[in-house]
Amino acid sequence: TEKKEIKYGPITPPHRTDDDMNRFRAYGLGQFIHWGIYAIPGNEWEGVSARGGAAASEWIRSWSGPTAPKNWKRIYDNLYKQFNPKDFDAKRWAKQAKDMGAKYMIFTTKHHDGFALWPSKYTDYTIAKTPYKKDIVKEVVDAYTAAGIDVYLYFSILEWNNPNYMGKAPQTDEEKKRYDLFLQYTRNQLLELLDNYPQIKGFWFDGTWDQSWKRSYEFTYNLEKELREKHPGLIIGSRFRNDEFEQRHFDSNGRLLGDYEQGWERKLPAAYEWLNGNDWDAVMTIPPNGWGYMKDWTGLYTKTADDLIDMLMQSVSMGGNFVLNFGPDGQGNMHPGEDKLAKEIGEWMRLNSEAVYGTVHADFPVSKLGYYTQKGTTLYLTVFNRPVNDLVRIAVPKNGQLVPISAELLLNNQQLMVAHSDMGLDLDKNTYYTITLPKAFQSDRAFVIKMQLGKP
Ligand code: JFZ
Repeated sequence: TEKKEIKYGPITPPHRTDDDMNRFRAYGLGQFIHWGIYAIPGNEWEGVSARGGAAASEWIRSWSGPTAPKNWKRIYDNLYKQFNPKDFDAKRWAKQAKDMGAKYMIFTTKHHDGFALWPSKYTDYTIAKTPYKKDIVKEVVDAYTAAGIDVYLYFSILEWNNPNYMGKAPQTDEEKKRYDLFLQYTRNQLLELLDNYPQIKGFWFDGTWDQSWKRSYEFTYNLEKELREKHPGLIIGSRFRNDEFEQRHFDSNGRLLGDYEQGWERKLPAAYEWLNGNDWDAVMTIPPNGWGYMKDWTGLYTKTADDLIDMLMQSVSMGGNFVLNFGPDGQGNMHPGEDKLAKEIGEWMRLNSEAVYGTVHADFPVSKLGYYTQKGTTLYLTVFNRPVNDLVRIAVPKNGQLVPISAELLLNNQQLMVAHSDMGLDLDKNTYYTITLPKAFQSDRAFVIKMQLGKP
């Protein structure tokens, strides 16, 4: 295969083995929080829903069409004057995330509307100019860090209301000058975030798809270097920059740009092989789409705890982290539906998190019953589809690999019978072990079978 000469390829090695990256790999479950000015409308304005007129609730500023209010952008750009979340308590959020079992969280410091939730020195459009005044990013970083949850900062490069921002590559000298000011502004804000909140573990970049940013590969390459030098161990996903051929996420030779693959947004890989051994996380909304607060969930399919636990285990079984999004309202309260799901997931995690934290992809044939995860010689099967005859068959390739020699239910340590039980199909490349579930054992949710592996 021909390799292209690439000057602006990856800066970090493909599979970092330092403590910070190992910590990232072990998280399993994370929380995303989208919070900003868009929390005030909550996807509607004066009783009119923005559904269909805006891409998602946090995109409501770009609401257009017949239902959009007159002068909507001007209204939106003045909403910060009423941002005063009287119920906001970062410690309460952090406790909820901890009880849910989240090991890391990602917080929107600045979304596409350009509003900074920290008192940035480089713009007037910040939390300092609201009636609330206090530094929200600081409160979040401090509360989550104190709760033992690692913090990552979401940062949108793209800014809708910044006169120096432009989507297309700058053409005239005047445009080039303005865009250069924008790049310096972006650099200043990122260095400011690292100065203000040195406890953070990484950045989650967004809004990097425009031609203007893609053409700035030399600038973004140097900026990534600078951020990493300033903050050793920093973790950056693949959505920050591109190579000089405008290849994003992966460079022109297919190498990951950044420390983990960041393309799994409201979708999951179907097979482990798709991932080429790269680290990754998946970010997921509860409603079909909509990351910011949505007052009205009626008529939408909102994912259930079972849906989300299934996605969590699918992700972890393929070596990724699963990050569930929350969109608090304009007063700082989670949606009641989010409260309920956080509690349900937390209850499940209290019984089963051993199959999540610090586990890796298990090299066993995919099972129709659920998902495998592994830690050393302990194998976990999270069962979502219980067999009607209560016989759980574990396929093991006939290549001398370790086999299950004992099994128990993770939630109560009840021992289960394991028997070697081939069907005698000569062409089968697998051998089978059958685990018998007690009829008396019933479960409303997925449950985990914990197995010890050994020589047959
Ligand atoms: C972006 C934002 O536009 C959105 O508001 C939200 O913050 C989300 C987490 O990120 O939306 C995206 C970004 C990337 C993809 C899809 C939607 N993608 O890579 O397919």
